This record gives sequence, C-alpha cells and structure tokens, in this order.
Amino acid sequence: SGGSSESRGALVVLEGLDRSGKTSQSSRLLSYLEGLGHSAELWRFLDRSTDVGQMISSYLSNKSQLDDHTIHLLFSANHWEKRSLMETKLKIGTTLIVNHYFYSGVAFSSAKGLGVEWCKALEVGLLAPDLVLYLDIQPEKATERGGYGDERYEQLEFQKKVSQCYQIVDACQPIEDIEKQLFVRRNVCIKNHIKPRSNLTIV
Ligand code: 2DT
Repeated sequence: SGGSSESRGALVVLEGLDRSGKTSQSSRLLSYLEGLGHSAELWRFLDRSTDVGQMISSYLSNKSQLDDHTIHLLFSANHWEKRSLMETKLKIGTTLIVNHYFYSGVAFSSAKGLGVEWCKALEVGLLAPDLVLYLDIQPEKATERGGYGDERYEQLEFQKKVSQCYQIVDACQPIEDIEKQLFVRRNVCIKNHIKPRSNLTIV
C-alpha cells in the first residue's frame, strides 16, 4: 500500500546470530549508501528507546522474569510500535538498514519451544523487507569472536537452537514446499543503487 516505487527507500534487514557481524556490516552498508548520496538510517530491534523496549531489555539482562509467550508478544509489540515511523521514512525516500526483525522474533521464540505459526501470526501486517541478508555463522565460531555479554540469550546452547530455527530454505525440495517456506518473497535490486521495484508490501 502506498509510496511510489521511484522515490521510496528500501527496507533492508540483516539477520543472524549474536556476533555474526550484523552491526559491522550494517554500518559499512550505511556509509556505502550515504557515499552514493542516498538517504539512509541504521535501525535495530530490539529498539530500547520505548517503554516496551525497556521491558524487554530488563528481561534480557535478567532483571525481570517473563513467560516465553509474554516476551514474544513484547518483541512483536516493539516491531509494531515502530511500524508507522518505518513506513513514513520509507515513503519519504529513506532507506532503512535494520538489524534483527521478525525473523529473529520467530527464530528466538521458536527455539524456546513456542509454535512457529503462533509466533509468525503476530507479525502479519508488518512491512515486508525488500531484502534480507542472513549472516550465516556456526554458533561455536561466533563465541570465539570476543565472547558474549551476560544477556539471557547469549549462550552457546541456546544460540545453537536458534541457528536451527532460522529458516534457511532447502532449494532441493519440491517447488510447492519451497514456496510454502519462503516467508517473504520479493523482487530485489541491489547493485550500485538500492531501488525498490514496487510499492511497499505487507507481510
Ligand atoms: P540486540 O538488539 O542487543 O542484538 O539484542 N530478539 C530480537 C528476539 O528474541 N526477538 C525479536 O523479535 C528480536 C527483534 C535477538 C536483541 C536480542 O533479542 C533477540 C537478540
């Protein structure tokens, strides 16, 4: 809905485990785009600037306990509360480079045993990315990179589960099965310039 395809910014998402290099790569991508004269911003989820973000932050740093469904709902709320600003920025031509989005929501929560469909359902209606870059790293390798902090999710055993929950699609399956698994399908153009080919779409 809305936003002319010529002028809008692109929604680019970087996904991957902790210490997979999202922050380094996203800031390089930002400089690159700015160097080309694009208007671009770096975002991240969780977004700690809101009340909801603060609740999640305190959960992650073990200052509060929350039921797994509850924390999933909060992460989802954190995506939803940023939706309209995200849409506004994209429509005025700003490209958003976002570290973690609902793919993480689904991967981290389903790694705890929540149903994938239940997790996904809450994200339906959010803006679909134009491009998702998944930085693939073995969880063991990631720990060697300067180690984790003390946040709740920064533990090897848990990260291993999460890495299995990110849905990397096996392209050798029957075509209908692959289609079912592709969470978001988009035509993407990222060469010298990021130029979305279509209007904003919705998950
Ligand atoms: P940092 O933003 O500090 O990397 O930590 N996560 C993220 C979820 O469990 N669900 C979500 O929906 C999102 C966006 C991934 C955020 C941590 O929270 C996890 C890392």
